[in-house]
Amino acid sequence: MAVSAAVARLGLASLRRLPVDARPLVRPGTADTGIVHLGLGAFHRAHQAVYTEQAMAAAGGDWGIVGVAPRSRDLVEVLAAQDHLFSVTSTSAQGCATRVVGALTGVRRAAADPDAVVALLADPAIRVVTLTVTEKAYALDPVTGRLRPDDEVAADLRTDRPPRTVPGLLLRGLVARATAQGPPLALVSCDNLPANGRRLRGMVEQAMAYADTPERLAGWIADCVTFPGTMVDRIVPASTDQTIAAARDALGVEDRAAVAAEPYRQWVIEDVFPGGRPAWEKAGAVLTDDAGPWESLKLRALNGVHSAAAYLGALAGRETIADALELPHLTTVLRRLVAEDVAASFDPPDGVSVVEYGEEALARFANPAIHHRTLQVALDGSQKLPQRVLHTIADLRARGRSARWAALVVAAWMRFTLGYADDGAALPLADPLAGRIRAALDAAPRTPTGVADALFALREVFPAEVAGDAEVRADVIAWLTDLERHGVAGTLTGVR
Ligand code: CS2
Repeated sequence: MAVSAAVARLGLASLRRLPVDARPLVRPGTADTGIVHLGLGAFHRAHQAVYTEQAMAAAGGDWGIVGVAPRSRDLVEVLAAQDHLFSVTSTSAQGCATRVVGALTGVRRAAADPDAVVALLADPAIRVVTLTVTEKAYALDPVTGRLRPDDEVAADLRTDRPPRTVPGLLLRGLVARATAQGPPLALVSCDNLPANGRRLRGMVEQAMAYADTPERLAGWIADCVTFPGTMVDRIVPASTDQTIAAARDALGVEDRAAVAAEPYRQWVIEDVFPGGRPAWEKAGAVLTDDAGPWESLKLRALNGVHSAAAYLGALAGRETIADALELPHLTTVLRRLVAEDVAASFDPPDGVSVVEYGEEALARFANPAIHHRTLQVALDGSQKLPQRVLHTIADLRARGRSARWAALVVAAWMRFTLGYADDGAALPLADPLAGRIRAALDAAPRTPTGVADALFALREVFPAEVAGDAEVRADVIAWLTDLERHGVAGTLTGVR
């Protein structure tokens, strides 16, 4: 503490103290705001904010970002105290590089001031709204993709109270914009959902129907709002005290909103922006008319494999994903998951080899400088499993193939929901369906078949064609039996 008290705080006044190559690419305050971003977490700061700043540096434009944090008071206060500046440290075994990003022009906390967020969404200067709010905030059924309003979403959509949820904020903002006949807008989901643009459009349409939005306004929204699909990629673990200490060492000033990330990043975006957009292609983004094959590639060959490493790693007592990959035989199994299951399940983008993409993902996971906790990736499994693993299974089965390795990932998630590691240590189940999952397990015999039957019956997680597939069930039960009897280490060793 004594050291940090003596160190100046990151902000406009301390910019000139920064090493030259750590300074923002755009002078803060020179661009006006054109983007509202919902979900101000580490991922946004290390991804869209970085691309947007680089695009403005290369091609100009008023594309400053107002970042909206749903709840986190601390983050909003920290960023406000730092004149909206924060740093990103790219880190790998080869070394690290830290740079301050100047893309944010403001911050808001939705919980404290929802009306200000609604007003921003209606503001004619705003032409793009991006979202990283995590899968569960969309309030969609993970299997069908249809809106499932819980009590909070229902109250937002059917009463006049200040909105508290993402569907509520969006709908209220879009209705305000439509009422004012404002300029058109692109709403861009940057979450790891399948067909995220279509899902977001569906969410808005179903929210309008649920809220009984007047036809004239609903018509304006249908005509003037686009929903580009995207594939976003960068491994960005939650920040820790070490992240902040590393930023302090590199910058010579204290940045309490620092993030650390792998050097790699990718963004594929469908190019439908009726009000214009930053020149993201100048920052390396790929603009396309169909992000679908890229999304499937990333969700199945990267996120699905990530989840596999997370559940198996957590069960084996491994703290980080990189530690998990050192479990004997795990990478062999993950390679087989990609080569035998994922690659056979869908048609990748032209010219892309799924196996090579999967190899690259494994190398990224092994980055020893990224301390990505297995428990962080394991969060919210019920929301992630469908697009990461179950779509792979459904497509393989429709092609008449088995899905043995994908079944192992399902079994690992089921085993994880039991709440204890192989050595008996408790494992937390942080999941919006935790209550339903626990109730299902409590009512079932604690045998592999009992556990599998109880969880396969969760219709919000398992599509009927997967839950009702005898071969898939048998594979999952066989893996669960192995995991229960021999633990992860024994199961992996016994793989043939
Ligand atoms: C991870 C992702 O936490 C998770 O579920 O699989 O956040 C992953 O790190 C990113 O999608 C990488 O782009």
